[in-house]
Amino acid sequence: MKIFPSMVKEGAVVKENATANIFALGSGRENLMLDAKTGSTVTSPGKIEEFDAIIIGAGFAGLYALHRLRDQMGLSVRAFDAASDVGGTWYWNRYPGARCDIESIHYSYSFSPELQQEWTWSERFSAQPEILRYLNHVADRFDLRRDIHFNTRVTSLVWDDNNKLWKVGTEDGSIARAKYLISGAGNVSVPKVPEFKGVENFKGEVYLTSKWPHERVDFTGKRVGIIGTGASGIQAITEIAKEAAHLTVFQRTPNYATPNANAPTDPDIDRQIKAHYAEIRTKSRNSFLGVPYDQAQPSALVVSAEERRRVYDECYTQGGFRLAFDSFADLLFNKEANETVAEYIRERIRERVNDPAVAELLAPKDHPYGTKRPPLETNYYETYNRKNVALVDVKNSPIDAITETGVRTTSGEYKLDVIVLAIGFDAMTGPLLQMGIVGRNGLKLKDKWADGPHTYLGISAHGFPNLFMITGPQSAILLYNNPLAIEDHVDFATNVIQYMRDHDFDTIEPTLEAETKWVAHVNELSQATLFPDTDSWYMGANIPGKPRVFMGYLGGAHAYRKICADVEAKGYEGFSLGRAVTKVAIAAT
Ligand code: N01
Repeated sequence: MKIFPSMVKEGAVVKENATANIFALGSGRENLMLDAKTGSTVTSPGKIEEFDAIIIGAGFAGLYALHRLRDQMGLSVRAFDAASDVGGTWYWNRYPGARCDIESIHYSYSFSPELQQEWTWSERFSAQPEILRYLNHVADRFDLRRDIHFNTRVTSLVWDDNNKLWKVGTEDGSIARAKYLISGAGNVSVPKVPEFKGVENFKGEVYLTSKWPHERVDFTGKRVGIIGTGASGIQAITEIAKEAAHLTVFQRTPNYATPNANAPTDPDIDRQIKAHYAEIRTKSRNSFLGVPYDQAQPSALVVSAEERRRVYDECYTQGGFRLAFDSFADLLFNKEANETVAEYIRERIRERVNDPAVAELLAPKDHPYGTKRPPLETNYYETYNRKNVALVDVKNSPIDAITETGVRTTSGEYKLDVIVLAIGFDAMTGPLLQMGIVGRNGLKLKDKWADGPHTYLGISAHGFPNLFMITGPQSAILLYNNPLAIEDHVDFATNVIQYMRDHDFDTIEPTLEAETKWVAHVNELSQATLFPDTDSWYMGANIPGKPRVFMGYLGGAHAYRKICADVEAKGYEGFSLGRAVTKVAIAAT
């Protein structure tokens, strides 16, 4: 960091805007900026503020982190979010049909017994508007909004090693500083950039599922095309087909979608769960997926064909992720075992789709079940029995361009009024890398992660002190019920912070050795599974040029929690904790 002592007033500290070569001088009240090129002082366009902790994001992670740090630990905290309100993923993904894929009673916060008791979900799997209402309720109930700056995109995060602080630059030119930085920026929050030639020439409307407008989009009487058949596309297709004059689905890779078996909340079940919520949460956290499923049988290959069919039928009918995680434990490890469930799902698709040629196109054969995130559905396959829906295979006839009037593939042209892009995200690493994170000695996170993420426990990285990446790459998040995974990580991070405050430490970061071992462990686990052979966003394979590496910990929620608990019990084994040799040097003239 450059310092210009002659320009600094008594009581002031020096700050740097990493993106603009502008250095700010201020005590918290002044906004003098120094242009590094000309040496002249200018007034900063924004404020410079100081906090104990800064949080990025106001979704499930950011809201809980704010409550915990501010209300339970008494720290001064500021959260930033680019959105105009709380919600994170559930703020942006407002496309028709968006809903959660884990039962809402489990896909919710557990930190407040009162909150758990007072909120009642209207459906087994709640739709986006209800989840957003829930997060708004949480923000109001815990009075969180007053410490969140909305409409504020973070553009730079720079570690100041002299002062042992993070400097956070935002789009409006403001700078804030804090000792602790918590990223709750999410994992599927940076949309994939559409790579279609000519998209800017299309004369109709174009929508991204992941940045859906707040106003209702009316498809009535329109010819709609949708590109993408992942979890978002499958949910959107089912709903848009009901309204559009015609819907063309451009499918590159068919997916193994299975029923969610959604239904209105059964008041008896709701009462039972609420009476035993604490035990149920414990059971969830001790299970692989963070949902209180029963124990899967060890192998699909040692039971009779009849027993296997019985188990698959039961899981398929009960819905949710039971087929993947509550049937047989070897589905994601053994190709032969996986083929039994894959063929079961194909058969069900063939039963549900009237036209055999369409059914065959919808039946996945090029990857094992579960190695792309399995979507859940209600009447997805029946949608293809509608007269106003057509399926176009863009694997064999790829999209060539988007024209002024529609989509052109190598085998034909489709005239459209509306195009919906459900093409996914630059997942896991994307949200962190886009924030311009610079650690100790000017180390850029994007350079450190040039060949894929390197973290310790998926929450921290060597060279980036006091940074906590809530459910970051190489954590258990990919296969762990997200709200519980988030709470676990926020608890871990905030316990670290409490420990540092209690023991007068200024910095914490993982050792290179611990990080290297963790990366090797994560890779070893993934190599034992079927995941690496499939091109998926789990592997970074959906983004051209992104390193192809599995980005999650695959040992399951229970094993992951045990590792973190051991690290904590051993006084943060694998981390190095430091005290500043001299406390913040404040230049004086
Ligand atoms: O994104 P995706 P998503 N030409 O990457 C296709 C979470 N989520 O937004 O498979 C043609 O899964 C691409 O094809 P292919 C959940 O974790 C949760 O649907 O690459 N097609 C694929 O079909 C989920 O997994 C929920 O061949 C192109 C699709 O676009 C994650 O978000 C709901 C293409 C992208 O699928 C991401 O899901 C929704 C091209 N050039 C999402 N580029 C719930 O919990 C991409 N595609 C409910």
